[in-house]
Amino acid sequence: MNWLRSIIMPEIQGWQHARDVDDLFMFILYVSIILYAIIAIGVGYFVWKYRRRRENEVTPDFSHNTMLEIVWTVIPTIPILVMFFWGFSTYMHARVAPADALEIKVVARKWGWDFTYPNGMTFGQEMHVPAGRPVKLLMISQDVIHDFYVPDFRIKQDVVPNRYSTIWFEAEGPGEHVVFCAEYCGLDHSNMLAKLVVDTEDQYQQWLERKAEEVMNMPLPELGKLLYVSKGCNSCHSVDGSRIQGPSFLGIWGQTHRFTDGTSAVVDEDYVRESVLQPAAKIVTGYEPVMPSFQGLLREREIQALAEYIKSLQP
Ligand code: HEC
Ligand SMILES: [Cu+2]
Repeated sequence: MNWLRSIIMPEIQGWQHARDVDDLFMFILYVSIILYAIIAIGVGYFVWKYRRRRENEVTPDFSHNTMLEIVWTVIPTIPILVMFFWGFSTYMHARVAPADALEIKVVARKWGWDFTYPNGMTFGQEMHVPAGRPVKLLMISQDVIHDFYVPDFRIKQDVVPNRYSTIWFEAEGPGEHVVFCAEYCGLDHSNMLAKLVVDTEDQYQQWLERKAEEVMNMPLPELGKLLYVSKGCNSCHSVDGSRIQGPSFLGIWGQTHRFTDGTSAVVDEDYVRESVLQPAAKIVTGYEPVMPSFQGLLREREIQALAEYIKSLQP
């Protein structure tokens, strides 16, 4: 009956778990079809057999049949118990990652995914993993509820704010897969996609090195743009002039800003550096002192990059 499977489910390119999920799905489908057929045929047969043939016809008065009742209770219970134990063990398998899994941190936000690798680096909307190695995702949302969904792997897990959730998989071979957000999370929900690239172990290591090198050699404004997103400045600072929690970065370079203590300063490299390392030192008038310090979280080159990026934002 593989033709039925090929109609209703996309081809699996994932891993054993995906096949288990499909097998269970097909088992439930077949059991449902068989039960439906027995009931539908039975109904049809009895409607025909006990149709009214004569005026004033009276049917025999049965109250029950113990044997029949035991049979129709016990027999359907068996496949249902199979469904439960099979489903439970498949579910547990997907929940509990092996202890030696490669851990990738995932941050979901409106509307994208950030993937942080064991070397501490984050490189944007493409996730790379090695084939043949369990990969565990430690996920959290920066804003609303999202849902990490890879149809090819048959895995799906809510990603919520204030609490970590995890999911794991082990891709069998190299290939490309799509990550969707499966929780309606606002305007650009349908564009909240990422590419999941499965490499061989060697390709994966090379990709990590090449990306790390790219970041090291990236022009400063570009690196700044990357950090603006990956370090979360974008959740409080816009680049289009609109006010979020903090002032927009658009066109502030070279301006004189006033602070709550009555002093003022020109927005330049020193000011940006101080804002990032000691945000409480100067509070822009009209704003709350809510910015966290990035002391120890940004390298000198990265601070320069952020300053260059802000400098590049002219209306
Ligand atoms: C939790 C919100 C929040 C985050 C995250 C945040 N900031 Fe801020 N930032 C603020 C607020 C609010 C102000 C205004 C009050 C103040 O001066 O502290 C501000 C002020 C600034 C200023 C001065 C702006 C001006 O108009 O004078 C700079 C520069 C700045 N932030 C840079 C950054 C950078 C770079 C990052 C990311 C590495 C970042 N901020 C992350 C909230 C945030
Ligand atoms: Cu989402």
